[in-house]
Amino acid sequence: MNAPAYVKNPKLIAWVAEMAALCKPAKIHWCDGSEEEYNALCQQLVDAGTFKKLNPVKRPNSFLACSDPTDVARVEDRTYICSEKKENAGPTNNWVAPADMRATLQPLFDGCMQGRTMYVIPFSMGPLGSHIAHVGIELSDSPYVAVSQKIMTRMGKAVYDVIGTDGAFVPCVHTVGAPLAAGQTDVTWPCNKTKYIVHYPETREIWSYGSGYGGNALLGKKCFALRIASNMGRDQGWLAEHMLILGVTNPQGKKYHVAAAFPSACGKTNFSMLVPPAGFEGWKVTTIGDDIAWIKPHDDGKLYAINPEAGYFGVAPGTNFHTNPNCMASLDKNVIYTNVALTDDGDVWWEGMDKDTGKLPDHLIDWQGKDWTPQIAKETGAKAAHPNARFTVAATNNPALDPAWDDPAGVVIDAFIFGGRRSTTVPLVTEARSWTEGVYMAATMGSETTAAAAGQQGVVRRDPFAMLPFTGYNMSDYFQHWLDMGDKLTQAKAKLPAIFCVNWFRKGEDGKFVWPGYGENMRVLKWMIDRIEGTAQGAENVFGISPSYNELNWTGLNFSADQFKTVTHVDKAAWVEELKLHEELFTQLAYHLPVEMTATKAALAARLATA
Ligand code: SAT
Ligand code: MN
Repeated sequence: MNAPAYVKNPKLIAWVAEMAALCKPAKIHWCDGSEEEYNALCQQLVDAGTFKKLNPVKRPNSFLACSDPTDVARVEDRTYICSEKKENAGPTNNWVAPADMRATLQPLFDGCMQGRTMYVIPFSMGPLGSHIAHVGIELSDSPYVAVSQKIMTRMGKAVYDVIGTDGAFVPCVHTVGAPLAAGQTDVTWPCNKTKYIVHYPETREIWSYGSGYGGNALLGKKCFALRIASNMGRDQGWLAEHMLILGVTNPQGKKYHVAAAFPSACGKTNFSMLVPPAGFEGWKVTTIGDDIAWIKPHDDGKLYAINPEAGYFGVAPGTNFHTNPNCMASLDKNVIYTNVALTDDGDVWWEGMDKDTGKLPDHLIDWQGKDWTPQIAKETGAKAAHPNARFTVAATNNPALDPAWDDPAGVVIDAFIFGGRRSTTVPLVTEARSWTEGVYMAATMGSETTAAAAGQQGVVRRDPFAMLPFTGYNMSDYFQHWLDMGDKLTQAKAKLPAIFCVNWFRKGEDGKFVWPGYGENMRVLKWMIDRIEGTAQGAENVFGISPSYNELNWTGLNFSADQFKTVTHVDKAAWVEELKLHEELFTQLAYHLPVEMTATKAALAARLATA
């Protein structure tokens, strides 16, 4: 029970003792992050029936976990930002006063770990000791969380050296909310119908109750690296963003770094591992991060970015050798799969893999443990893998990993990309004419909803900066923070990163996607670099600057000028309607909304009127 000798921080030790007294676990396990510990915990999960060990020839050292069918995604309606003042959580977050929330959680956490082990999980978000990194301690009664955190973060006892005797850490408490009475047999995926994902931004604490899945339970990810870190970033002058980071190197060896925001489950992992297509010989794309970026300005006026994570918790369905060959290569060993299907020879399968093999498997065990055959799927529509099924894999498995991915100094960002998921209206790519216009584009991003969050799918919702569920404070203050960042960089006489808005998802009249996407997105990325270099002129439209057809390299792809028009065309009537939706958003966000937002909208409307 006692802390190991290498834990030297009295505040941390006292906090663990206090939480143990509240949660009443049967045991405390201080994770050291070693391979031996990882292997032992995986074996324990196999013995408990939570993990199935996959065929060691086909997927060495890999496991499949299947969750409770009610615990399959983030629960946004159960996610709270408990700031002292309601206005500071803003209209896009659920809010409860901290004292009230503490009063609600106290009885739920009292005895919540009975009969279970409390794992003390020390982790660093970002390279250990990097000036951009921050550390946390997660207390969890889920061994699945402990092993996942080993993959997803820099987890282990070296974190205690960073904390030292008086260093800061973000305390994160997680329970599945399923205490075990003496002699009670456990289920394979314990969780609770009642769920609370709670953030106290002022005291920088995270309390999570009732779920064992993904962002609800791996508290370093959305809870810390976005919701709490966005608060830290605002106070300390940096950015915590829902962005991938990639490096792109041209045939002459010049390298650029791009950070790109897309809503959850919109192909961020694919874009971050892009393989340049035919026509781009000599170009290279490398991954720094696939989901989250922490970005800090330096005295030189440049923005330096790190990936705070150390692994990928990516959506499996749809991933195949066409959509993401590098990802498929990453998944051949040392992977934890959750909610995918099991093949008869002990391998994994998910929807989309058939695109590689040209056929469906004859028989599977689906993610709920039921028999699956192509016939059953046809008759019932049953999915073999849950649409939000995931893989958890170390970044170091990625063959396209950037050599600087672990550099504590970070990489210099040359451009930001904001991408919604829209079947109409928003063009394939548009460059903002100014930082403010870029902030406007990002603020008004719209997206048709995906499987990453529980709830209705396919509905368009505004998703500013792809941060709607992740900004841990008032959204309008967050816009202001971005504008302030632009001012600060301008004052430092730095060249501001260019800002682009993309939409890979426009559909034709037949309801099908027009743009081929995936590796072909390189064509758009190359145009962005040409813009940065000043070698592409672009054509101005109401909304910003878009490429003309002949500015993209079409070698190796059959894509006509007409098709190009379908994905880039700015429809006046559609934009008049779109601006009404921007207005709706701004009405919702009226409190503290920067005047620059309404002014930019007015300028857009005026341009539209004369277009
Ligand atoms: O938050 S999760 O990591 O579970 C999923 C997502 O939104 O990307
Ligand atoms: Mn995400």
